[in-house]
Amino acid sequence: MSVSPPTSAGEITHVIGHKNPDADAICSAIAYAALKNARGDRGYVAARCGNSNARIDTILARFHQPLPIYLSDVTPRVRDLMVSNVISIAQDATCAEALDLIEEHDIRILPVLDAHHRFIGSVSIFQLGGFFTPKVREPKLMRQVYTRLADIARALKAKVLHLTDENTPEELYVRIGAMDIRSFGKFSDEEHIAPRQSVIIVGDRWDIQQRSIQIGVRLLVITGDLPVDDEVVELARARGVSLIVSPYDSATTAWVIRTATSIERLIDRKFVSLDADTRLADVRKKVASSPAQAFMVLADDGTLAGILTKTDILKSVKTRLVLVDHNEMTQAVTGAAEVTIAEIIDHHRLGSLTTAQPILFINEPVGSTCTIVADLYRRDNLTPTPDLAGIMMAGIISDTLNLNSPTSTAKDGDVLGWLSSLAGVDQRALAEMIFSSGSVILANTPDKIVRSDYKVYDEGGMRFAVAQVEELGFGNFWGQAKVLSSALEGLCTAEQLLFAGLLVTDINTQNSLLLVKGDADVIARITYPHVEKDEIFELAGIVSRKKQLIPYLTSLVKEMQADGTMPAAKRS
Ligand SMILES: [Mn+2]
Repeated sequence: MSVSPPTSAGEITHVIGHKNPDADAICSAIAYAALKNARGDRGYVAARCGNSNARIDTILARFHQPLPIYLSDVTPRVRDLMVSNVISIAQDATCAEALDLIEEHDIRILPVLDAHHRFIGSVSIFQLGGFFTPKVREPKLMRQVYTRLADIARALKAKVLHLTDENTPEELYVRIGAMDIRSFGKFSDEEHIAPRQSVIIVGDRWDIQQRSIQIGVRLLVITGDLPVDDEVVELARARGVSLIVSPYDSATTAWVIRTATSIERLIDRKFVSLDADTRLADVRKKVASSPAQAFMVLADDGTLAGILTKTDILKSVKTRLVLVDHNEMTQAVTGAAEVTIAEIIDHHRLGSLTTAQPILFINEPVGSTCTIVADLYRRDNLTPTPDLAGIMMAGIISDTLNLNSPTSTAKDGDVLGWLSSLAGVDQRALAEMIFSSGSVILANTPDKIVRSDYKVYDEGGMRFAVAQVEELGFGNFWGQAKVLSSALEGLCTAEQLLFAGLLVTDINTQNSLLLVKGDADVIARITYPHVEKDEIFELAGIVSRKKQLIPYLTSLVKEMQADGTMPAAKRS
């Protein structure tokens, strides 16, 4: 039976029931996630997309299960695709360090952070390439570096003989002292470069060394690890000229000094930032029209939460769901249509679901999803723990009104018996506990009651909803009928429904009342006996929304669509 594709390590698949969960939705999610784990499939976690209620709380407490985790929305967002362990660089780093990181991590763009880790801009391989490309028309620029002497010494792995004020960034011009002593010194006049801005690179040319110190250059670099006369060192100290020894030859030294340029002046401070919570669907438009290759995902405090490249956006999100107890997208967790549906285990009518990949889809016309899940345990020769057996019993009893609903089948009874022996729990006693676990009508506000176990159906573009509550007698309902009626009316408007109904089922007598608000033409077609005005109907022997009421309401809507009495205005 294990047809589902394996998930890679660390990935989570949520097993989740429908919105406004009932006991079966919660219990089947818990039991199916446990079955997956018992089979050795890792990472299956039970979830829910709605609030619990008194009945669910009673069941979970009885069988020691935590409430499944709450997922309000699985819509793919920037955070699902962004890279969050971003390689970044400090604002005061050198080009050499930036190039090192770019090469080591094979990346194109490096975010730059300030001392407080806030994002300020980025440097890219393109910008660095531009900086190091020789510009023969402006030789002066080719010799310019903006850096600290400490950075030069570090980049060269130089031997430091004397350094002054080495931590202040400054603009310097590099020159190799390869000319005759007679021409040396003229360069600063010709290019208007003051000696205090000059870096002279020279080998064992004692005369040039002396002269450089005399005119007061900023930094003298002796190449090739050559020894330096004590006299030169003393003179440099006396004149405040910094003096270091590079292990490289002159040409290499000049290059390395240039890479010691601070990235500060290369930082591109124009960037497109994104919020991690933004829906990917909304970001795609923004990204497609932007020339930027990468987008910075910033936290509220300005720190970098992640980076999203144009390539990342083409990937698909890793969110995977197993839907239990429903298959219609109108009833699924928000965003479900945009993520991977890995499997569906259900016992309801088929909606209009399409998937990109073939999936495991089990749909069996039995009374409860828990019946299907328990049967899967049995087929795999796996024994659920007593608590899990109890959880599945509760789902079956709740959905089939303890096997009294017309939706219940021989298989439900058979499976329930098997589970009862495993759990060591008496079916009748459990049913009593479940059905007396608090009246939904007494425990909630009218708005909550009409939304507590409510499902939206889409019939040829017509949306309608039916909520169901199970009560011991109709007394609580009659006490609230008026306010429930206006709550239903509010629901119709808020959710733009053709009509909305509340099915109140008396578990004792196995009869229901239906309160309906919405389109008058639809309500006029309902053939069940009226109890009050045109909005409360008596549905003797009707206890199943799914098997009895929905097919009836669906046929009413279809009838009106066929005979043209459905006004065009309602076809929103
Ligand atoms: Mn169910």
